[in-house]
Amino acid sequence: MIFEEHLEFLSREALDDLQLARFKTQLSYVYNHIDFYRKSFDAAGFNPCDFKSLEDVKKLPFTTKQDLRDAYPNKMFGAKRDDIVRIHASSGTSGQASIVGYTQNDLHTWGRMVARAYALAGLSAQSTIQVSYGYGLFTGGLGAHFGAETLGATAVPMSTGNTKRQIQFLKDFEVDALACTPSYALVIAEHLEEMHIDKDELSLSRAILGGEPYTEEMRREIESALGIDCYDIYGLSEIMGPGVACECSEKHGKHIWEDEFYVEIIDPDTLEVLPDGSWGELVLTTLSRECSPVIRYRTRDISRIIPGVCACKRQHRRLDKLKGRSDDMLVIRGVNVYPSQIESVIQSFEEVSPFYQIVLYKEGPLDQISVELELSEGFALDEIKRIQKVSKRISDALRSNLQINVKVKIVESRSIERSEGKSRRIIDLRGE
Ligand code: DLL
Repeated sequence: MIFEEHLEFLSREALDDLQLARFKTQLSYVYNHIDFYRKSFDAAGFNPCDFKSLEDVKKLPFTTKQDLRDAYPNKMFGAKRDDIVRIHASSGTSGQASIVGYTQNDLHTWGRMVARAYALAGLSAQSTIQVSYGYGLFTGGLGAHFGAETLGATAVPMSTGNTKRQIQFLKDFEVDALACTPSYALVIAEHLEEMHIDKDELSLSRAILGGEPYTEEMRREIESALGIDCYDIYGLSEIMGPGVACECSEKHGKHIWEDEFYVEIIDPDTLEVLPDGSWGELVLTTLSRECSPVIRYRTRDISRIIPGVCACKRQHRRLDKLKGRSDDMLVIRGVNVYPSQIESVIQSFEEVSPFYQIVLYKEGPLDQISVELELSEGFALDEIKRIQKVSKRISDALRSNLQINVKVKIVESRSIERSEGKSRRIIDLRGE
């Protein structure tokens, strides 16, 4: 099923024209409705009337996470109180939360974007989608939910937790698709085994997973544990929530819905816009948002635009797998490492389970890194020689792939914390 054929299959030229027209309207809207933008445009000597072509984007100032935090609770809202029908917040764990608001039109757009994502994953009005993202201020639950209803599918609003009941519902309601974080999909798979339910007893055929980075290796692990096909969905509350970009059946990057979002990749140091194909920080502009429009928002997510056109023929450009967030990059004795690179290496060892934790600590003045791993079911922890061998092979693989020395520690089965939402995989003890 294709949800919005006319918009999903626009030619590149038509998409560019639509973006330009919408960009102009969004700029005068924010200039006239939001003090922050009026001041920042004035300070940059920019007037919305000066915006003649998409090239002019470069003249616009960026918006940062700090700008949104400073606007707490509603100083960046562009809509009148009467027209605001919902608020959400970003899931940041530190500092002031940033709040985003939605008008009816904003919610409608959001529902359509997520519905497109589901349709891309092969779902339709006949599908039953279990939503196992948290419902609340986090955009995952309600975003995935409204998308399912917009598609005309049946939404099962489970939220997170009570995993046994989740599995019971998957079975009893013959659920076709699961929407949750990859971490929670792993937990569900683990419980399935514990409950002695074979994956073939479920009707589940797909999962639409997002909200946190995960590697291809992790995707395959989930696919084989649940016997399903997994699709990646990306989004962030500051821009809308889930559904900003999502995978089609080609699974070669996530299509960014360019009729609604303008995308750039910049060098985070020089702030120069980089050509397609280069890795850098993702910057997004909303093109039709009413309550919380954002112009050139620096997401801190590191990715690249995959050059060329997708085999599915959609012209909406594709975002590659995220390397991580710029603030997640680890610098271990001068070597830059993203947690996803570590995940990729350890997931290729079948002797260890997909749950892991990275610990950063100091030995004297030097930064050290260790990875805690559990053995897979079927590999006994009492065979010390074997454990030593596995640890050494993993540590050698990490050294040869990433040029860093990582201490590998095999821990008791089930001792690593399981997550129902976004995993906290890095424990930083260096400041303690
Ligand atoms: O996580 C929205 C969302 C919910 C997206 C459910 C997809 C599914 P925030 O809590 O604001 O919003 O967190 C946004 O999560 O900037 C990325 O760093 C990360 N993220 C989200 N989806 C992906 C993904 C939601 N598919 C932040 N791959 C973003 C990698 C992701 N990272």
